[in-house]
Amino acid sequence: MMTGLLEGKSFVVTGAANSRSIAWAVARAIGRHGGAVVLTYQAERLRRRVSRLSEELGGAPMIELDVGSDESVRRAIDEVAEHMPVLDGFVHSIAWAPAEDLQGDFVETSRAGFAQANDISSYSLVAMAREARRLMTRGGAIVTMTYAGSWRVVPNYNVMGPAKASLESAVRYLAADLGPAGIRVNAVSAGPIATVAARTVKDFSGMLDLLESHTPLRRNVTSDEVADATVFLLSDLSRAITGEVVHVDAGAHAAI
Ligand code: 0WE
Repeated sequence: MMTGLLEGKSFVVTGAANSRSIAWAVARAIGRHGGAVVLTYQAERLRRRVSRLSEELGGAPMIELDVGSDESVRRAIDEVAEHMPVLDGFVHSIAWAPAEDLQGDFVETSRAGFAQANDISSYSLVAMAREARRLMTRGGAIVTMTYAGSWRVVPNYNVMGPAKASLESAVRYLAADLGPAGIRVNAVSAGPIATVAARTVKDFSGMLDLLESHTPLRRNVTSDEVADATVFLLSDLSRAITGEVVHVDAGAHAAI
């Protein structure tokens, strides 16, 4: 363990689909800082993969959670309560849009693709916050992952842009609702990382090359760096920060 920053605290981490997922790095970082973790997996076929991370964390409980279903979210939080009667927060690291809507012209985006992207990538934060708050009886922190494609046009990010804009706005509205209960809500806006989901994107490596030569820090960012910022936002070090979007992007947002 590095510090006891999260000692005695308990968190749910969503979105750890494989070892390159940002959520995987976040779960490990929470463990390093003394926090307890429950991992969620989307469906039975992903259970085995997530169990490797669970073992790494010394047997973190695993719970099935399909954020596309209110019923699944409610059941999952009921299950979390069996392991963690008091919850100090959760990490939302989930996004999805149909592959065909992540290429070509944004103007061609289908109604169904737009709705799905918003449902899975944005509304899911609201659904989770509503259920999780009943366990967050001593306050706590919620952190979600976003991307600068929400406020600037990134070729091919397309339908995910409005979905992330919606997510960031939801962060502010949730912060206002849950603040009186001592619950903070923030987002980390990560620079591009070659996760399994991202690597399927056309010319992703060209984008990484451009950032490497143009960001203020002249490099890209790692999942571990995103995870460290997430630990900060989950910890009491950030106790006066809520409704915020923190860019962990080697300065790209300011200079490119
Ligand atoms: O938010 C994301 C990606 C989220 C994502 C990725 C996929 C790929 C596979 C959502 N849905 C899908 N659906 C699939 O079928 N990022 C921030 C990573 C990302 O994705 C991009 C990027 C970056 C950066 C897509 C186009 C351009 C840049």
